[in-house]
Amino acid sequence: MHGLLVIDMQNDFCRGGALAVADGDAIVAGINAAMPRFDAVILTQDWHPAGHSSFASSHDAAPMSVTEMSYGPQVLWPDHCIQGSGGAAFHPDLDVNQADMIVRKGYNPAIDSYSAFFENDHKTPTGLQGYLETRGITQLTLVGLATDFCVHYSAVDAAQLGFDVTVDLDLCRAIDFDGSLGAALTAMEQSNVNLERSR
Ligand code: VGL
Ligand code: ZN
Repeated sequence: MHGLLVIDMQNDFCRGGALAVADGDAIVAGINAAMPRFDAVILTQDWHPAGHSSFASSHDAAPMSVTEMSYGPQVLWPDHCIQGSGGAAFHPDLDVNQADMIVRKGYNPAIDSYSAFFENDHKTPTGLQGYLETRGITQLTLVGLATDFCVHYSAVDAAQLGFDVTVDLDLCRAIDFDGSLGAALTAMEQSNVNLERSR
C-alpha cells in the first residue's frame, strides 16, 4: 500500500500568509491531481496554540533567529498556523475531500514539531506511524511545504522507521533559509529518501 503524505498545505505557508513559502500556491493543483493515484491520502496540519514556544514573539526575539531549547536548536518563526485561525486552514483549493486522515502537529506549547511522526524532541510520537502500519502502508510519497523543514524531517523520520520514502520535489517548495534547502536535500539522501521530480 502506497500513501501520499501532504505536508502543511495551509494558508500561512502560501501567498499572503504569515510564513509564506515562495510559490507555495503553485503546487496545489499538482497535489490534487496526484491524490487519486495513491491507496491513501494523509494531510498534516501545523497547529500551534497562541504564544507557542517556536514563535519569536514568545521570546522577544527577531523572527528567523535561532535559540537553544531543551531538545536542541530551534528557529524562531513569525506567529503562524494558530489553532482555528484562517492562516491554519488548508489552502482553499486543496482537495481536502480526498483525504483519509488529517494529522495535526505542533500543538504542544513547549515543543515544535516539524516531523509528521515525532515532535522536535525526536521522541514524542504523533501517532502517524501506528496509523500507517495499521493500514498496511509501507510506501510513502511526500509533497507539500516546506521542503527544508516539515517535509525534510517527516521524510527522514519515515525512512528511519522503515518506510520506503520518496519526496516529489516538484510538488514541494522550500523556505531556503541560511542554506537549509541544500542541507535538507543532503540529509534526505543520506537517509535513503528517494528524491524525485515528477516533471
Ligand atoms: C514549518 C516552520 C514552522 C513547515 C512549520 O511546515 O515546514 N516550518 N512550522
Ligand atoms: Zn509551525
